[in-house]
Amino acid sequence: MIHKNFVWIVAIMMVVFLFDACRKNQEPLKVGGCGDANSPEGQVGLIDYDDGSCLYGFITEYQITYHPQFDNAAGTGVDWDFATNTDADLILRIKQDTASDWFFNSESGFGTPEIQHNDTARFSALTEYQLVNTSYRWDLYDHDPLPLDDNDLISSGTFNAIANASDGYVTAKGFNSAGDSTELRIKYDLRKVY
Ligand SMILES: [Ca+2]
Ligand SMILES: [Ca+2]
Ligand SMILES: [Ca+2]
Repeated sequence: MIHKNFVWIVAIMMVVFLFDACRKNQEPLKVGGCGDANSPEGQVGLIDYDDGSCLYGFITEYQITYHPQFDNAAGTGVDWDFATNTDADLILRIKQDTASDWFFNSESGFGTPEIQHNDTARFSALTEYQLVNTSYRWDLYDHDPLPLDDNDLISSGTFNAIANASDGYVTAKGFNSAGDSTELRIKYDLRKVY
C-alpha cells in the first residue's frame, strides 16, 4: 500500500513539474528596441525595454518641392513680382514653435533664389540641427525689394518632426490664406548621439 501511494505521489509530482516547465517555455520573450520618443525610429509603448539602439535625425537639407505659381492671397493670379522675373524668390525660415529665434533662415546663407513653382528648391543645412519630438513652425516668403514692395507670405505651417518623419524625410504641408498648398521636406541622416 505504501509503495502504491509513493508511486502516485511521484507521478503527480512529475505531471506538476512538466506542466510548470511548459508554462515557463511559453512566457513571451522580452522585446528590446529604441524607447526614446525623440528618435524617428522610437517605438515607445511597443517594446519592453530600451536596448540602447536609438538613432537620431540630423538635418542635412531643406527642400521646398512645390509652391503656388501665383500670389492668390493678394488676388487671383497675381504674379510674385512686377512684370519680369515673376517666379517667387524664396526665403525659408524654421524654428521650434515656442522659440523666438529661427534655427534656419535660408536668406542668411543662400540669398533669395528664384525658383519655378513646380521645381524643387534645395537648401543645404548650415548647421547639424537635431530633430526632436516637438512642434515646429515654418514660413516661406517671396522676397521683394523695399521700398517698391515688401515680402509676400507664400505659405506657413506647423508640424511635429518625429510624427512626420519617414525614410529619411520629414514632410509637411503649409498653406496661405487663399488655401494654396506648399510642401516642405527636411532631409535627415540617422546617427547616434554620444
Ligand atoms: Ca522673382
Ligand atoms: Ca519677388
Ligand atoms: Ca510683395
